[in-house]
Amino acid sequence: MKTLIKNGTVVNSTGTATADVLIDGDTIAAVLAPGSTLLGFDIERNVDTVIDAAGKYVIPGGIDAHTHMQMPFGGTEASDTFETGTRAAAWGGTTSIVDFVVQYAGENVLDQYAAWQDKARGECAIDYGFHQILSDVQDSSLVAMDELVKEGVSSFKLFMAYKGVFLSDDGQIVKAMQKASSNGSMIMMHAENGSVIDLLVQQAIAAGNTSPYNHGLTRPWQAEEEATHRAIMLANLTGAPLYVVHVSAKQAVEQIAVARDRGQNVFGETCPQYLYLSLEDQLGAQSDEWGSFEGAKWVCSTPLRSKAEGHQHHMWQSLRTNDIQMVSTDHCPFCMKGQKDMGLTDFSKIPNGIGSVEHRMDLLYQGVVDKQISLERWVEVTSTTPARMFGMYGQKGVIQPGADGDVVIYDPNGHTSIGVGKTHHMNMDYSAYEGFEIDGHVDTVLSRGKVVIDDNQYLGAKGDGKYIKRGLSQYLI
Ligand code: DUC
Ligand code: ZN
Ligand code: ZN
Ligand code: ZN
Repeated sequence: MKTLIKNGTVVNSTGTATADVLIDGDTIAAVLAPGSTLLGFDIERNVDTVIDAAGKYVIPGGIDAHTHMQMPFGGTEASDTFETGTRAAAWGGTTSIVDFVVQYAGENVLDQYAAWQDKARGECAIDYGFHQILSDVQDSSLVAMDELVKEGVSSFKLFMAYKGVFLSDDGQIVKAMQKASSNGSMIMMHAENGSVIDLLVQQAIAAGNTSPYNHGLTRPWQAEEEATHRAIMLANLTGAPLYVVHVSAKQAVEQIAVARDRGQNVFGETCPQYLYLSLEDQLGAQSDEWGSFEGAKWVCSTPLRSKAEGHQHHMWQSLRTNDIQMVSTDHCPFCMKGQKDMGLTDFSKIPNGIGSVEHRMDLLYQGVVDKQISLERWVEVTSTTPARMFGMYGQKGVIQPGADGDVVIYDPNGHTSIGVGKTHHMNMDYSAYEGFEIDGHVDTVLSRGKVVIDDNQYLGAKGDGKYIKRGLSQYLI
């Protein structure tokens, strides 16, 4: 199967040019000046499909490096399966995800890895890789880290919060970091001071402050800044590279920036919710159906931050200046009915998470329209950097010969209205971005050369997606 995407504006992180893209089978075969011939050979007459992308952007497929499909968490399970979540991702122009294998306390890491491979195999619409969550840094977990790197799992997430579920103490963190430092893998950190948060939550509940808004108040920026700083120091001590996930506080960004300035391998990820949503939005949320419990829709950790304090503004700025390197969703969807409503009388029982795997490319493109980031930076933070950060670059994250045929044709003259049911395919009974209007539209999506989204139709199938055996981060020497 050969496909020619002609006359489009090809956007890579390094630049933009009008070009034709020839895809042969799974891979990009050539990027050519429009109308080129190959040794006198008329390409257009020798391919199976021609797609005219005039007036549209041709970009490398989005890579969402932080998702939690069907993750058991918060007394329930994230509502998207690998099937529904990856299909929704495809609809939104994301052609690869990196999800998380979870080890809870007492579990064996390699058993969990096998279990997660079983969950995803044959289910995914797009390609998928795995990070490994470590909640129990025992000797066998350290041995498993070496095994997993060979399997293409080259990044390990640790938590400084969620005591009794995920939390590792500083000694355990140092042990895992020492291993990462020796085997070249990346440490990912959920950086919030869990014991401070647990105390504030208890005090809030005891004082009768039970509404969803209190979730944010009990996870203050100081808890994020402190943990980010501590994680950076422990990484400095051990020589481990550190990737701080879901950064939402401007003070945490500053910690990352300072570490980077002194030459430490520290990287930061933010998410669309911290670029677009705020604690004030959550406080003001009201609906006929839920009253002020409406705010539960936006309960996630790290929490939404105060717009008045300038976090949102700072997060866009940090994306521009590269104090923050990339954007993932932390897609962890729950329905209001039957899941979020477990916390109707106690915010601490609301499962933490927002789903947006389908909207990341659009939401970040709106940042281009709003002149927050450039067109090339859009591609960089949503595709190229995730590929490099997690050892997939060359195969993913770029439109060039030899790369996988993961291509999105994006229409800057199109329009996307985000709302329940209307436009979303995630298994959620609400949208965190309901009412958002995007001045652009995902037109066509190719996953390894196969058209999976075309003209508002899904043409893919479950099982199209293959496991991505990742290498070590390409940001490290
Ligand atoms: N934060 C969330 O919002 N959900 C899953 C876990 C996490 O760290
Ligand atoms: Zn986290
Ligand atoms: Zn997460
Ligand atoms: Zn509009």
